[in-house]
Amino acid sequence: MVDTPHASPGPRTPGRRGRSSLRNALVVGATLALAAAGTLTALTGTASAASTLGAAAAEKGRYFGTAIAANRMGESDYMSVLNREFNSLTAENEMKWDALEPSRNSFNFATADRIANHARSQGMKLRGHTLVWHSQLPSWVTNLSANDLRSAMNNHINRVMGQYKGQVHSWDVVNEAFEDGSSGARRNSVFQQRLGNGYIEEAFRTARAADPNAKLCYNDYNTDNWSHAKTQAVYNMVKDFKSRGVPIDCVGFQAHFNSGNPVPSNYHTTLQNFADLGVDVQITELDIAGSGSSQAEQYRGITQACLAVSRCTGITVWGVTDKYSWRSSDTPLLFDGNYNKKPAYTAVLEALGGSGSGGTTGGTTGGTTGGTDGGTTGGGGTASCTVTYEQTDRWGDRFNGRVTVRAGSAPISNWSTTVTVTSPQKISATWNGTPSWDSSGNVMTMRPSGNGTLSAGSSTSFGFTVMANGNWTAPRIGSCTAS
Ligand code: 9MR
Repeated sequence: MVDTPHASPGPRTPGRRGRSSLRNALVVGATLALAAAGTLTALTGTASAASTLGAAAAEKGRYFGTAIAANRMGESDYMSVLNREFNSLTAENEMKWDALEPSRNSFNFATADRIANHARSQGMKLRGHTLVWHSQLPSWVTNLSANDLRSAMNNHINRVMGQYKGQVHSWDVVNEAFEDGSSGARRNSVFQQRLGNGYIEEAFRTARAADPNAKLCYNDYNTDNWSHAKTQAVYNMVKDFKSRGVPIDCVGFQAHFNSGNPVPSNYHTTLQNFADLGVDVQITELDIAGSGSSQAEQYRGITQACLAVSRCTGITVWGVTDKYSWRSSDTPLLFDGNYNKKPAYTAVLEALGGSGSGGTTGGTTGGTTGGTDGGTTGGGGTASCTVTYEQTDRWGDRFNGRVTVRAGSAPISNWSTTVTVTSPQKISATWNGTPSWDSSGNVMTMRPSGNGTLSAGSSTSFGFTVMANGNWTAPRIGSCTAS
């Protein structure tokens, strides 16, 4: 399968953020020097690991964000952790309907603007949360007739998206529109009651016109377990939207976990199945009740699941510190009430390839689909795998490629494939794999970094940067060998 070409928002342009881009530039520079000396095999050992969540995620072509509360912006500890660790912000409450349009057609953007301006000043991305939601909805909305509600909804979308046009990378256009439990029904909100099923579609169409460059997401909770009715209901809606050309670009998985709603073992399957519909997936409000290593391992699993899905473009945790969490007594976040890093923090950073584990460089996000000679090779028994290639980024002197390795109908424990570039091209960086090189330096054999196990049908990706040196030919990807 080749991912649909898609211009994902991603922290992908060198120079976008000061510290990490400078470090990336140094790493690329160092690896180029090695390449010139013919010692490219040392490549992955040359990069120092990223030491913050945002930098580590950026090296994986993702963002790592947090919800922010405007009334905490005066607290220096809060702001220093926020600025150090995160590269995407979501307003926890300040962009909701009741905050922005407390009375009809009277908009108050001042507080939300402070958050948007902070994101811009720090070179951070901004997620928009949320346009159409049954909660935190002012009472004037709930009293409208059907026609008035329709025009109020569209007006709200237009005004709010207009205010942040060009700043918000992804908007939660509709939030929590399905019931919990086994019914799979639409939530019986005022929008549903007055406007019927069509309101969701109408909201997305209005949103597309209001800011054609923003990613349009449907966002919900309890949609993590693939076998749950609510997950299936949302999936069917997205599938229907894609088949009819209703504009939707992404699905947000809030990911509020606790003992009653634990991280499901099929989480990766859920993300991949949605991604396979041709939408990005984002983890939008992550928090996990608990403490210590149990909490840490669940955070690690979520992070790994996102990294294993090439269209999982970023993770947002729902707050900086346990102290200000919406469910503080569950201590669900990465920093404790004194802003100390918790084991969960370390687990996420490690899973992202940050300090404590091997360093990588580069970034991947959607882009041009490239060629592959792909193929399938059995490695014994029924083990098999396929490879697909896409170019994910291009700059004036280089491009990034991503190869997705997918197991066939049987589980595999190891895989390898080759990437051949055309001289004078040089591969200057790789991530998510263990490369080795032929004597020319043009043929890279890539094997898993660490455990190469893939369950039947599941996939993993590795990436690389090719210095074009004037030649923009797509690399040739060899067949995939599995065992
Ligand atoms: O974290 C938010 C909390 O401060 C508000 O009081 C609450 C009101 O509904 O909303 C919380 O955020 C919610 C988010 O907007 C949508 N998904 C569930 C979140 C947690 O309740």
